[in-house]
Amino acid sequence: MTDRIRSAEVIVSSPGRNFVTLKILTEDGIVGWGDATVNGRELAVASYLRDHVAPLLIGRDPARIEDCWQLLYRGVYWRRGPITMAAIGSVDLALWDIRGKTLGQPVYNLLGGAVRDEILSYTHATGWSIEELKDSVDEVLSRGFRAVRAQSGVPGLETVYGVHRGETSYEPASRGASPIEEVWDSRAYLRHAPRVLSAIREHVGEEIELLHDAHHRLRPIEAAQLGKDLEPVKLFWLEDVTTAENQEALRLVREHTATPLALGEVFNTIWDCKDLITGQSIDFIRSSVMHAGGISHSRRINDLAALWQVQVAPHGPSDVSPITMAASLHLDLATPNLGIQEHMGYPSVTSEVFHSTYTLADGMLHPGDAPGLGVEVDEAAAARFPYSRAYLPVARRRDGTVTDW
Ligand code: KDG
Ligand code: MG
Repeated sequence: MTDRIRSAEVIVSSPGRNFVTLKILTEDGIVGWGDATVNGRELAVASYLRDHVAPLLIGRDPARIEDCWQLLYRGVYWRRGPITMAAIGSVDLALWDIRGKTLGQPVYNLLGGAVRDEILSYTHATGWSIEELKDSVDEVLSRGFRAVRAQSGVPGLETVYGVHRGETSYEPASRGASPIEEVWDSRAYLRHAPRVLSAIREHVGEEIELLHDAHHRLRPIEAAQLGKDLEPVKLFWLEDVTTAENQEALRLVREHTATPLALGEVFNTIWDCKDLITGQSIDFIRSSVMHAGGISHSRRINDLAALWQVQVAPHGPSDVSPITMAASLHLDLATPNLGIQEHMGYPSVTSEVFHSTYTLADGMLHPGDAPGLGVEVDEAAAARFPYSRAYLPVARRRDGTVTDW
């Protein structure tokens, strides 16, 4: 007999940072887990799920994953946007989890099976000074990673997003009633970043892959200058070098530099990246599997990218939960045009709530062979970590104008 969805519940918890988790339970007693975390906007997506999505799911066949996606996307008239698409993505992840558990298969086997044995990953190194950054890079390499994102401070600035003084990792959002405000100076950054990355290249030699994230801060011509200045460093990629609302901007950058470009961690549908991919303005597409509507929609992005020799490199920060990380790994394993997977890592307390079976050894990831996605959630533990408000920072130029960061 056809199984049916009995309930859909939303759990907001904060084991180390805030996460929004969706639990779908079927009449046959199968539980599927989804992640709907949107950093700094957790309660908005929780409400969208509880008030508008969960009631639509009850009584549906959980095996009809694509139909459910179409219903939640096309059926509501309002299109796209981070809150809507994260909510749809979480339902999609939970339904793939249920499908795998019903069939006794890891999700990657339902996506055509593995096309590789393991998944190349990178993680973050940060240091305020070049010397501190070298130490942080060494620490990452000592864990076996062969690809590392390197971020440093900027002389004359007090703080820089993504870099904490004296720490080797950072948490993107900070707790509090309102966002922290930082001062940003693109000219100072443009003078300093090539010095930093050249020093790191010299330090690690030519075989280690170096990545750098500009967090959308630069104007197109500044982005082009940076790409050009960094050419001798031979980066694996330069990420989010300018904002992507105006996608013509990326063509300008592209015309001036052969440094590979990665973009798209804030994208949530194929429509956000279609022109960048078909125009070959980027080399890596970075949307997170959950923020881009789940496995069902992300695999369409991946296939479009394959036609244009763009590689897939999913966003994997600490602000998507281990459920999204696992879903990403299942899709990565079955995606021929995968470039690399980001694995920022989690505070150790996160594993008290999310019990994952995916593995990371010597910088290589594997989703594991447990049926479904391979992540279970301890609800009693989640209740011990209540939500507490947290925001990404805001950046202002020296004259006080709010700017991109
Ligand atoms: O929520 C924002 C973070 O996920 C983002 O700033 C991290 O840029 C990031 C990255 O590349 O992981
Ligand atoms: Mg980024």
